[in-house]
Amino acid sequence: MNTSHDISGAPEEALLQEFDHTIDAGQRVEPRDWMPDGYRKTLIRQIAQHAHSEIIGMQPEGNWLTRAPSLRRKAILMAKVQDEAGHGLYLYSAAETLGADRSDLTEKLIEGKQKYSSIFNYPTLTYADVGTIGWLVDGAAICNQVPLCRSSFGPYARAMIRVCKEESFHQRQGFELLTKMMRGTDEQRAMVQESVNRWWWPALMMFGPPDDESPNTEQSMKWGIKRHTNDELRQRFVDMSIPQAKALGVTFPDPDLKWNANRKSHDFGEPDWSEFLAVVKGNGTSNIERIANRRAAHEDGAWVREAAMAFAARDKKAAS
Ligand code: FAQ
Repeated sequence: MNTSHDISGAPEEALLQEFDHTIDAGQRVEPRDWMPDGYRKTLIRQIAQHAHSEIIGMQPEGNWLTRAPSLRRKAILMAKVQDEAGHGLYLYSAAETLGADRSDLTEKLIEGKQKYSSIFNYPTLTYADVGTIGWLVDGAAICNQVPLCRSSFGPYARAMIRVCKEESFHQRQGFELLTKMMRGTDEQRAMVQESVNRWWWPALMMFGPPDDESPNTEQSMKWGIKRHTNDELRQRFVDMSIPQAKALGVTFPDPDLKWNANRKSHDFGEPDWSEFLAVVKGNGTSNIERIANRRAAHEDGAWVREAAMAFAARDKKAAS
């Protein structure tokens, strides 16, 4: 084992033991604590991807802000999209506590060097998609993120607590919108079903590749960054969504979906993993548009960043 010293003077072996002890005891690692390089890198990768997803994730629903069917729907949608921006900001702040630089992360996103969730590369074709995203996409996000409230890295876990509370509101507003539409006309019901058909499989893909093709899960579980595997959470999501679909009066586009009494869970079909890989590699329907919009927003906002920096510098000078 490497016995080099860190700046605190303690041998690395002792520091690693203390870190392992913190993880094994289920305690939190905080930004000033020593941590292995791999732990720091994995967290920066996951938190940055998560932050990028929240920010890019504003676009599919933002697409409908100007065409919301009523003032009430517009106010709700506006609040939700703004919440997603807030989530992105908490997450970039959590990444900064690990030494990451926020402008560098943004640069990596718009240069295509860091990922964001595959789900946001699908287009929103009807207003029912706003409801379906709330119900299924926020639903999947909650399923994945509630266990992250117990993640071993303090700032990430604490950010997740607030994020999950807000995501729960998002999920309910989506379900409420779809419930209203399902009580409407035949045309509205058909619109909801068509939307659910398009979003079901991409929602299952949000949980990541199957466990035997997930290079990061094993180590992330050992470090307590992730608390469940991708497949465990996908199964949980399927089981929780089926009664909700029944209550709503919609079906999922999967002929293999059925209750398995032995496993006390639902069996379900295999998502199209070749589609997932294509979307993650940048070849989904909306990848180019999403990044182009993000790049344009970043460039258009340059003067705001410059003004804020100049203002802060002037303030600092006046105070000294
Ligand atoms: N899309 O080894 P694993 C939201 C990548 S927030 C794209 O299994 P890991 C709120 C993965 O990064 C949604 N890439 O990786 C909202 C890795 O890439 P790398 C975002 C994916 O990290 C709602 C490679 O594949 N949520 O929705 C995806 O252990 C509505 C191998 O995968 C989070 O980020 C994917 N779906 O597990 C906002 C939650 N899946 O870097 C607006 C936190 C995997 O090795 C509107 N993140 N990849 O090249 C996590 O829990 C984990 O990072 C997983 C992936 C589970 C996503």
